[in-house]
Amino acid sequence: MITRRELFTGAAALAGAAAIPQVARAQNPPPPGDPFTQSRTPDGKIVPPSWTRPPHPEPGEPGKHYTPSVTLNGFTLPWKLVDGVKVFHLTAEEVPNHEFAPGLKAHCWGYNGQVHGPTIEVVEGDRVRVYVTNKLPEATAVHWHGIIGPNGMDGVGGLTQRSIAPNETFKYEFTLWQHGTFMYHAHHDEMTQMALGLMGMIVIHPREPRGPRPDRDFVFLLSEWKIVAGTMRPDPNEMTEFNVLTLNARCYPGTAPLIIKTGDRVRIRFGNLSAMDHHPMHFHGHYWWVTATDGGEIPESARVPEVTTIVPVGSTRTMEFVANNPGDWAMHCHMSHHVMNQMGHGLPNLIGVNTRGLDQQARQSLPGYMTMGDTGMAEMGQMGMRVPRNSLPMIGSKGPHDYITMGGMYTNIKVRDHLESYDKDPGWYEAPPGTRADVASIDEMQRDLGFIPGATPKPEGEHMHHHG
Ligand SMILES: [Cu+2]
Repeated sequence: MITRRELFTGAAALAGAAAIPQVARAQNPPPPGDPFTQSRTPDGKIVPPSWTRPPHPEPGEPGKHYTPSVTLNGFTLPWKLVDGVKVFHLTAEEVPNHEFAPGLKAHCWGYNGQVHGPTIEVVEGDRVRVYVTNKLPEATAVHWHGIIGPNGMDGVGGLTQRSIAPNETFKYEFTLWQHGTFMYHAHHDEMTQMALGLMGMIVIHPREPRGPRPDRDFVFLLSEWKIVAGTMRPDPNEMTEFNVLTLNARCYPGTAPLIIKTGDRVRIRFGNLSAMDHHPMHFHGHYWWVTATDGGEIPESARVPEVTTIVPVGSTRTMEFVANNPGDWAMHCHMSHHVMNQMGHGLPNLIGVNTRGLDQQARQSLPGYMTMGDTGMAEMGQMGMRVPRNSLPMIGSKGPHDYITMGGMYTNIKVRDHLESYDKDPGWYEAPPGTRADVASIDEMQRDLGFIPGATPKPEGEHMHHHG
């Protein structure tokens, strides 16, 4: 319940608010990363938003203030320093023939010839000026998602600015007193422009990191597309049936692996700007700590260890771990339809159906005919099922042992004791003797099971006992 007295106090505080920030800024600037910047100072004054602080006198330098992040299958946007301000230039444009994986290309929209746009990487306290040139056939605007800036720089077409007409260049400028993982994306005709790829990541390194710097700092933007097999233009009107699921706008086997040295401290930043789906991102062989969301760092006491972390639409999540387990480890969205490519959706279910009679009949008119999918679907990628021009078979690629039956939002983490370079794929992992699953020998099965499954019938009443 609100009393008249409280109402009155609130109104008085509100009336005085316009003048207060100036005073508060001079006397009590919020510390970087302060979680209570929207709150009040102990004497009741409104703390102004962080962007009102003057920029740090020393613009952040790669190598000195941070270890640069890596955007696999993409790049980091170059900048130049003009009077202490980092100047960036983004051009929104058609990107013809963007390749999702060998075999599938589409005409998308992106920034600077790239789908998605390049990663903007800065340091807390930097002042940035971003020019945005519109080379699209319609107006656009760029929103800085998660950025605490002045309202007029927020980039919401119609609301905070006039949208940028074709061939116009707009200028955005603000000071960043926050750190973490953020995104940028089109905020005009959102459904169309985002479905065609107009988005990118923003990394802001802390001015004073609380923990050790990571050795490897990976940035991934998750998204989803509908590209009808055999066509070249993603369909922005799709609402449910997405068939191309991507990490940095690539799907497996088109995704580059994360190459890591044993002992490296690894940070992985995920942003999700899919139209409709959250992605439970999962990895093997380690667990990570979720250290930050798009709101900033999670206090150490509240961090959770996980092997699967949901990255909701419109959010970022940052994870850290120390890679101490050499090998080839899968990293992927755990929604099984999100590790499929185009042809894996909308097929009739034939699993368990006896198709022998059908095959024999069909072969009379179609020599060599064979129904696929009746024993599962792994064979569909493997056997080179014929697919329409410009489309991917439903799943997979050749692995070191046999076929890897995953596509879409999938890649490999390669942890190695010895690496020539982070830029050189070390090939497939060789497991030391005795550390790889293999066919069981007859002696082993006799010894441990007491019978040979599939060869001798299971003895009456025999089952595995649990011994305490
Ligand atoms: Cu997913």
